[in-house]
Amino acid sequence: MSDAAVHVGSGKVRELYALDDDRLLLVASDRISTFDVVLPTPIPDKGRVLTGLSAFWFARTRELVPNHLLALHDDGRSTECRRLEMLPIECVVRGYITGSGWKDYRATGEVCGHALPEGLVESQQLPQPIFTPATKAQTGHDENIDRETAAGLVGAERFAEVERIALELYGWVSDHARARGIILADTKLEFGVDPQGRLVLGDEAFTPDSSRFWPADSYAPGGPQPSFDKQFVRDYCEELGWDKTAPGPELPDDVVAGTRAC
Ligand code: PZK
Repeated sequence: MSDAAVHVGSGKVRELYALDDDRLLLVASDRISTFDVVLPTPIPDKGRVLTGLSAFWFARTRELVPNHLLALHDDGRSTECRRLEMLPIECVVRGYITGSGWKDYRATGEVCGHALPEGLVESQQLPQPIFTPATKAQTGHDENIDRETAAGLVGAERFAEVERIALELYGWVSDHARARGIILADTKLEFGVDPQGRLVLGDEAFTPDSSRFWPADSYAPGGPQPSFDKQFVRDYCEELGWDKTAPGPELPDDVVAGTRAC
C-alpha cells in the first residue's frame, strides 16, 4: 500500500490529488490569475484565505445541500474531499448582468435562453436571479448553454434539482453578503453525485475566484465594477500596457501587499 497522492488534475491556481478511491486532496496555491493568465508572483496566504472561505460557506450551506468537504489540513490550504461523479456542467447563477452574461445580452437580448428586459445597463441587478449553465471547456472558455442543452447533458430531473439548489444557495449567500455591505453579483458552482445518487456541492464555493463580489457602497451600474480582490493587480497590469498574453508580469511589492490586504 502506498500513501503517495496521485496527481489527477490542475486548475489555474489549484491542484487535485487522489488519496484513495473515495477521497481527493484539493490544494489551493498562492498563485493569482488575471485576464486568464497566471502571474509569476505569488500572493502570500491567498490559498489559505480561499480555502477558508470555501470551508466557511460549506459549513453554512450544509442544510441546503451536502458538500464534498471532509477535512481541512493544518496547512490551511489543503482540503480532503469526497470523490464524486462530477456533473458535466458549470452551474452559474447571476443576480446582476456582467461578464459573459452582459456580452450575450448585448448581442441577443438573452442569456442562456432567459429573455431579459430591454434596456439593461452593464452590472445592473436583474429582476430575479437566473440560472445560466455553461459547458466545461477543457481549454479556453466555458460556453453558456440554454436549459434544454444542459438538461440533455445531466438529465431533466437532475437539471431541475441543480437549478433549484443553485438558486437557493445564491439567494442565501447573497443575502448574507448584502447585509454586510457586499454584493454577490454572480457565482459558479460545481456539483457531483455520490455513490448513493445524491447531489453534492463540490469544488470551491463562494470564493472570489468563483464569484464576483462587489463593494455595495461604490456600486454604480452602467459600467464594469471593481473586483474585490484583483483590482490592484488589474490596475497595475493595465498601467504596464502588458498585452495580456503569457507570460504575465512580475508584481511589485506594493501591488502584492495591496492585494493581500483585501
Ligand atoms: C473534480 N475537478 C476540477 C478543481 C483541479 C481540478 N469532489 C470531487 N470529486 C471528483 N472530482 C472532482 C471533485 C472536486 N472538486 C474537480 N476535477 C475533478 C478541479 C480544482 C483543481 F485541479
